[in-house]
Amino acid sequence: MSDTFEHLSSAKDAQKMIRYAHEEHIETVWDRLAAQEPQCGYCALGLSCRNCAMGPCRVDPFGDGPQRGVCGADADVIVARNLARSIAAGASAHSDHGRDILETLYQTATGETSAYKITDVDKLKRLAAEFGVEAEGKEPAELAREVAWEMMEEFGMRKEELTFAARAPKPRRELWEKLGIMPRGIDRENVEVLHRTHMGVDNDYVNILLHAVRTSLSDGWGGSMVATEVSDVLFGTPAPINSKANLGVLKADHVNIALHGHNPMLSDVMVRAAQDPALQDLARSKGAAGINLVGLCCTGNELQMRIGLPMAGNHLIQELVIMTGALEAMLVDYQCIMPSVVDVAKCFHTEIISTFDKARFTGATHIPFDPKRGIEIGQQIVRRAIENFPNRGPRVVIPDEPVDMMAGFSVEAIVGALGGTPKPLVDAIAAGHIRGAVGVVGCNNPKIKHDYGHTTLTRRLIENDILVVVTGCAAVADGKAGLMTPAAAEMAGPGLKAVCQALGIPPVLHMGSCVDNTRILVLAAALADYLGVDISALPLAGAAPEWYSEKAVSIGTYVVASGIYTVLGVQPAIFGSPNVVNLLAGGLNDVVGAAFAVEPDPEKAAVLIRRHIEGKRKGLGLPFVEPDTIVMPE
Ligand code: SF4
Ligand code: MSK
Repeated sequence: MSDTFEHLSSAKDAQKMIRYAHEEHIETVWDRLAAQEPQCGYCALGLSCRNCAMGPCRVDPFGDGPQRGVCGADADVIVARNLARSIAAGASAHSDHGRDILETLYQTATGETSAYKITDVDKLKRLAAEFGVEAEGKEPAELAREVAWEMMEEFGMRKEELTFAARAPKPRRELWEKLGIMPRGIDRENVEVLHRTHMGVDNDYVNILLHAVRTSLSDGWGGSMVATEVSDVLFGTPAPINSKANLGVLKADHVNIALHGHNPMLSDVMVRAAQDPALQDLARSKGAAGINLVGLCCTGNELQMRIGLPMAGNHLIQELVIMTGALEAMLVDYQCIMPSVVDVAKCFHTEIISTFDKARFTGATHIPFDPKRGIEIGQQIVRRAIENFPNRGPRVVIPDEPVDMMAGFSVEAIVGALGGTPKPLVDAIAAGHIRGAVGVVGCNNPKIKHDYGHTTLTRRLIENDILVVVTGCAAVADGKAGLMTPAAAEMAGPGLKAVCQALGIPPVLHMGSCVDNTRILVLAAALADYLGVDISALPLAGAAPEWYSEKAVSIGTYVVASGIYTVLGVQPAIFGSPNVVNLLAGGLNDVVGAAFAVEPDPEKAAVLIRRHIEGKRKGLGLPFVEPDTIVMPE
């Protein structure tokens, strides 16, 4: 391993902490990846199956060994079933998150909890109109109860079409209808994946994948959208806000608490608990200057979007933040929390506190979260962190100074910045000042140099006058790299730079957490409706340069099924079936008007995306650069 560790991460704070881990012999995700290599080739190609006890089975990709599992399933069926199950797992994770938030809205409305309030009444009224609930003359609580009750039906079996699917442009809905993939109840689609992929049910790979696509749509236009919209109602719809990012947001003289995971319910009350004067006094009595909350991953994004909470880092920072020795507690809710954080914390004084009964960690302190006692639990956790401050070791390593970044670009905020209509954005695209827009989203994966995929792709796109919108860990990467301030417009091409400077916005807009990819769908639908075309006609693309999660598989699939070409930086486990690859990377174009590409090199991914965008511009009759003249890097 090189001494600089620059090959593992492009972020300076991470490089320093990885070196520290190496010197102190603390195992990290990169060590464990190395220990796993070579990883199983059958699994990497999607060719292994353990769906029943006649197996496990595998198909030989070279044709020398078995070509079918014991039941007779071939490579196409095994790969398609595995992919469908991944999509269902990801969609279920998002949708279960949405359900938790929705239950909290209901409990808030009925008075079962007083920890939350209806913050965005206007959005609640808009949702009421969508769900056919009369708002006239009703108090917010009564309206919220009725809307929440109706919204719960999104998860059930009575609907032939999710209410939020009506937000998609008409041609897109007609296409879903024609293909038989209009998303119905969220739980129904996910359960049906498990049914179909049981041995002896759906044995046609195209049919399996079509249902997998439908399931992903029940995430994007269903469960995730519920999570985003209801979070806005409860916690406020984000508006542009200044924040800071990287490990430098930790404060050596403060009680530091990291909020990690995806669900904003507990972290929202933590923010209020940390402001409690009695707890502030307690912190000072222990020798601390105050209480400092910092974000990690998407719980961090949720709070950064709404209140500008400083962001300590993304997925691959979660072990490194503990090694600073400055973290009194890491509060985890669910998703993307490595079990290893408990082991790393054993070397330091940090207490890992799990909070959801569905997400327990052996070795962590478990304080079950109950929205009905939200504030009380938040105060209990903050108090524990304060009591832990005197247990700090002698060595605190905070590796960098924080970087400024801006967050808070909800669709409402973007349209607001444009003067209340998408017209200025459409005009800028039509004139060629902005050539198109790309969602750079998703995780970190130790198989890709940390943050390099996100930041390199983003830089190349904005240099070429392509507006970038970001969510999840991609947003954190770009924020740390200094790409998300209005001053970063200097790094953009001349057209995008002029637009950003006129509006006072960064060339890279933070649209939120992983569930908030739905904001990108809504924005794309608004642009398509404005122009009277389908989403697939627009000069848009998606990219997940460093994805790792099953949720990302679901996101990528619903983005493509919504008509947006998507480039993945990590190879999905489908290459054992040339038929599945041909369908996803080509055939889908004829079916949903978009497809996937896989390109690990972000420089080359940028070229693929630029060519795609120019092709779409040509299709719309807009001024374009001949795609063939865009040269692929060596
Ligand atoms: Fe093997 Fe078929 Fe069972 Fe899968 S479902 S483990 S391929 S027998
Ligand atoms: S946290 S799903 S690693 S983006 Fe949403 Fe980051 Fe991916 Fe988790």
